[in-house]
Amino acid sequence: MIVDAFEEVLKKTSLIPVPTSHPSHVAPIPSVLPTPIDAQFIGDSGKKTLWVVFVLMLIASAGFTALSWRVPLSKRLYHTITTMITIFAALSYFAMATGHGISVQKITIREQHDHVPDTFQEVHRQVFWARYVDWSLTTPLLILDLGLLAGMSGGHIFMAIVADLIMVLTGLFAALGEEGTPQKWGWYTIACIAYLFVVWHLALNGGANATAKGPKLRGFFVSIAAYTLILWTAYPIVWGLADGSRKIGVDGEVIAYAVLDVLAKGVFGAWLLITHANLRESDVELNGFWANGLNRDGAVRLGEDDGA
Ligand code: RET
Repeated sequence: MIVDAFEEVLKKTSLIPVPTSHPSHVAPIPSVLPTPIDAQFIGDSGKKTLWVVFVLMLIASAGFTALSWRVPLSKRLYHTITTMITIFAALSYFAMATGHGISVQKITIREQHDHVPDTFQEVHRQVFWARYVDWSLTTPLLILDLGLLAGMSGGHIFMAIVADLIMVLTGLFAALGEEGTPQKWGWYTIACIAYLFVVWHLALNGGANATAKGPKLRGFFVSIAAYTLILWTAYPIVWGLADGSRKIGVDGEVIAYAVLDVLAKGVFGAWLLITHANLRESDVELNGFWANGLNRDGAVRLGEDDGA
């Protein structure tokens, strides 16, 4: 009886594959293992950095506003543009510090092996898309600052801004793009080409116009444009190391962009506004539009310039 039952069990279980030890040249088959997830999320130092930059951008905005009160409305164009830049940055840093404007990119990486089936590695990495919203507003304003300073034509400033918007938007598509297809690096290449257009407009056209405004203005434009060029060029490099190839973690990415943002917005703005105060050639009044509007014929003049 017991023997019969035993034989019955043996018959049934003989079809179930029982794990046995593998010959030494064949590795265990990894594809049956659950895919491991490499979660790349922000840590404490990244979160602190976001809050610190939020506060720094607020302080910069207040400082630039205070500087603008020292000059009449007609001379506040750079102040207004530059304050907008740090206000937008403060908003985007507040969003990211509180967990907004972030999505998680899921990437499956196929690892090929010689004798066994391919294995897969899942990576979940945070993408801070709030940055791209920030950049799509602030980089055109930075270009406007530089274009006005150099005395560039409206047409050239407009083209540089359009190229810049293409750069930021295609950069966002790259960050959210799929890997293993031409999508991600294709968008990145398009963004880099758009960036070259921005540099080309500002360097060639901006440089030529600045020269026409005299040696003092040219000297300042060349310095601040070179400073901008170096900082801006660091952004696609950080992108390549962070979202691109994930060689640096999320905290490293947040800190790198934080340093660049403070230099490219805060320090840039302070330098521009302080120098502008002592450089008459940099004045832009847009034929009175900034203080008085387009057509003031017959209108009651209400403005602090008139003491009203
Ligand atoms: C991306 C990725 C795609 C390729 C390129 C990029 C360039 C970004 C730049 C950003 C500048 C931001 C600034 C922000 C605020 O101050 C979008 C990273 C070329 C140049 C100056």
